[in-house]
Amino acid sequence: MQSKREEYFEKGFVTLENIIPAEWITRLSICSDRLLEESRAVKESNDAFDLGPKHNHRSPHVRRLKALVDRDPVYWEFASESLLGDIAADLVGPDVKFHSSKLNYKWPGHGEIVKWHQDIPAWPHTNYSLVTLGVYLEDVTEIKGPLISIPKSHDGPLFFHTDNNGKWSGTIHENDMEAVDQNSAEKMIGPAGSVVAINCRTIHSSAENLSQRVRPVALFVYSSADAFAWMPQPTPTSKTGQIIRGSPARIAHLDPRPCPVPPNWEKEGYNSIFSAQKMD
Ligand SMILES: O=C(O)CCC(=O)C(=O)O
Repeated sequence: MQSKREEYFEKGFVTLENIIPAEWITRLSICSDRLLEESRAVKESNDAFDLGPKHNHRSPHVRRLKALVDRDPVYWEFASESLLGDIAADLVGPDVKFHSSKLNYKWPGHGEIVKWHQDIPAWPHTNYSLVTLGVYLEDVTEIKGPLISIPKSHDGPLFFHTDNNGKWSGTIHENDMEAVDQNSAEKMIGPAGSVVAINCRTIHSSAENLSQRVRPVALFVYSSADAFAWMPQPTPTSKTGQIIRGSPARIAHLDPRPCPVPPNWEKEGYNSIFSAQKMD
């Protein structure tokens, strides 16, 4: 595990293949299958579901299950008590604070892609310890919409995620991406039970799912306990801010590197990266 830790800090991301026990993957998948069933009765995106344009009761097209830990206690048990929390502690700990969670789907034939972005400009904190742990609930191959990350981009600048009119776009402008070495990008593939860890500054995206099977990825975000949000958060949950390992911080850690200011999500509302990036 030490070599994987070093890889994370060196590159800004790491894949931990087949690390979550199959029993957990089964429990998580049972919950998400139940939620997909429930989505059949839902007509518009709401606090629980981000729905794609073709969603209907016969053929659910859920792009995202929001605030996962509030949908079923099993998700919170997983986020707070399982090996996942230990992985977070290895990367941001020993004192670990829970931030948020969601589950992203990519459906065959629907063409969802996630464009190049960094996570922290949407939810800035006093430091950059935040890590997203993505848990692959099914095998993710090269053609199944894997996460793709750019090595060492966490050591580079943070970019505005706005369009030509200054409106939030959830993506790095293509002019800014010209300066980024996109050829070095790595696909993060792995069997069900793999975890991808991506630092909040790392530039990442994900490709279209060209396979015949759905690609569900459950994403959990953690920070060191001494990181504090300085703007309203886009995707708060009832558990946001809870310490899942170690103790609360008595001193905040302030990283001097600058960070763009996002919209005030409390006033403007937030649906998901898919709608921000205009996948509607
Ligand atoms: O689901 C994906 O493939 C990408 C997830 C992601 O990068 C995000 O939600 O910020």
